[in-house]
Amino acid sequence: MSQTLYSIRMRSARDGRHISGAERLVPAGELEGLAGFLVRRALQHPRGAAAEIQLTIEEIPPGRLNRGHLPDVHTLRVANFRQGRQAALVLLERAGVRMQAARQAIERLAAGAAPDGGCMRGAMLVDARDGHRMEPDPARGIRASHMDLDPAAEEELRRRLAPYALDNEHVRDALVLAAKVLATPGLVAELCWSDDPGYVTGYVATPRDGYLRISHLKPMGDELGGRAFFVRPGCCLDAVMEHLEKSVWIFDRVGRIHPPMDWQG
Ligand code: PML
Repeated sequence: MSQTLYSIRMRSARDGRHISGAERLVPAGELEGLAGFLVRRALQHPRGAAAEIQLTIEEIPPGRLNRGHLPDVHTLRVANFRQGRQAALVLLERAGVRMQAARQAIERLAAGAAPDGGCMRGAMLVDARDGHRMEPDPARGIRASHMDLDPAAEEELRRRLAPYALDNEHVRDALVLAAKVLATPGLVAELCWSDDPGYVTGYVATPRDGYLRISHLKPMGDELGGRAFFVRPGCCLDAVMEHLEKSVWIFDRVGRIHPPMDWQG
């Protein structure tokens, strides 16, 4: 991909409450069609149609572009969300997050991590050792952005996900976001589950094990969800935030997609 790329980002809200967000990196010729698609997506969100929709379009100088690969995907089947959260604890601890820090992050996401008890607009930034939150604004959080798939990699990803019925926007978008998180120096793991009340699967992503989907991380109907990025203690917070929010990444290689397996504890 040698032509100039543009970052296009959509955020939607109602009554000041975040509803949805999406973004892509595309050449100029695709901006118009994509803008329409993102607006439709904001208007048709399961949490209700947006009342405010913000579109931001920004040219990306070629020198800002980084290239990387997607993590391998594993799917762990659990019996219910309680077992799923237990599995998340084990996986986070294996990645170097202290048990207490992992437990606190799960409890915060489950209770609504924003100060008003709702969902944050971005992610919590959590110290992997003592669990304290480091994002400057606990309602906004940190937004991993400016990342996308190369068109050939997107095609390949869709082809590899399809046999497992995983070729949907939740999985593709989350995988690209997790890839950027895993490319961020100083981050040891990510935990996420959706705020979409009908989507109960979440994941833990770690540099060693990749993208570990957990079939249930919340009860069906629950509108609370979000993300926690776990940071290695003592690393430079400004550099972590700058990398997550501003560095530009195109992922041009796809990892392995493993068949689902039961969580063994
Ligand atoms: C989201 O859509 O808000 C997050 C989805 C996380 C899980 C995606 C998956 O099924 O792998």
